[in-house]
Amino acid sequence: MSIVIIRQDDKIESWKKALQSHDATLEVYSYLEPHDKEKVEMALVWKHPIGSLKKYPNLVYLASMGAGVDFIFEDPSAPLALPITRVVDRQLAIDMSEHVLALILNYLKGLDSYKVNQTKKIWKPVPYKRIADVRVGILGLGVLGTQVAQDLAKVGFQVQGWAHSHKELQNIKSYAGNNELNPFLNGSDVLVCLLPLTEATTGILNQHLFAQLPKNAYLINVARGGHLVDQDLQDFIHKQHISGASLDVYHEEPLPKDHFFWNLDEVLMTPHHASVSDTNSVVPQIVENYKRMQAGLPLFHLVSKNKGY
Ligand code: OXD
Repeated sequence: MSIVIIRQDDKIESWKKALQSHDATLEVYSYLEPHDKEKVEMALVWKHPIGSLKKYPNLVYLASMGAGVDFIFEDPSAPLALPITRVVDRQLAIDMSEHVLALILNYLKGLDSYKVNQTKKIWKPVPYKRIADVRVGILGLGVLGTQVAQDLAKVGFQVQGWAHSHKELQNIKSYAGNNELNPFLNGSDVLVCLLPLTEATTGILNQHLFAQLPKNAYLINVARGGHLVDQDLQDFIHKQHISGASLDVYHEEPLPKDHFFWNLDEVLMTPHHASVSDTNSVVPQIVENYKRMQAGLPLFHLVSKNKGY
């Protein structure tokens, strides 16, 4: 019985090492090295090559190495009948929260514009906003969204959240369902997208949604590129309805060099790095689930196939 790690970046070896130092008895392989595919029971995946899971006939369990699982559902040959788990990790949530806080403060205090002015030796104070005056809307109140919402409320922002169903969170105004989406948007000076990417949320950040935001609203997308209609964002920035955006995720990653976002001054881009699974923090839950799978026990952090997250 063994585990295969399938991902296309340079992190396979560090994951393998972390798994084996947590439990030296584990048989773990990179999908790129020689191994007996019939013996593999668990695939640990992050944006695996489409079709690669078909090579493992005896898989019994699929685990995402991140919080998201959309890439698994995008592979038409993925064995979706198997149990699928995702990462739910306090450190991942804290990292996301710190990233969003940094972006919002950067925006409120106009720091980006000072950096640009510095390169041109321009001395030009710009008006700034205060935390207490800013209403932040969190689109998606899952594990990450809840952490972000609670931390922003603690710092003094007026925070509201939108989700499928109402959530009882201290100091956070809750909105739910399609009927309450517009009132939620109307009161969001800064909108943070932390939704899972599903059929229902693909393209949700579009012109209709932007039109409901207050004039000069600011957008932060740290969820998935598929949530955003890129052209609609550019249009709303050009007509000065949206004052700017911070984006960490894109339809295609790395973002192609000819994409217009690269040249849009109002957009601050980060390379899908807001919050990254830390092997030390995440490996224990992965090993625990592997052992539970072997013992026939229910797994933690199971994904709902109906909901797609
Ligand atoms: C994740 C991510 O889903 O990094 O964990 O996007």
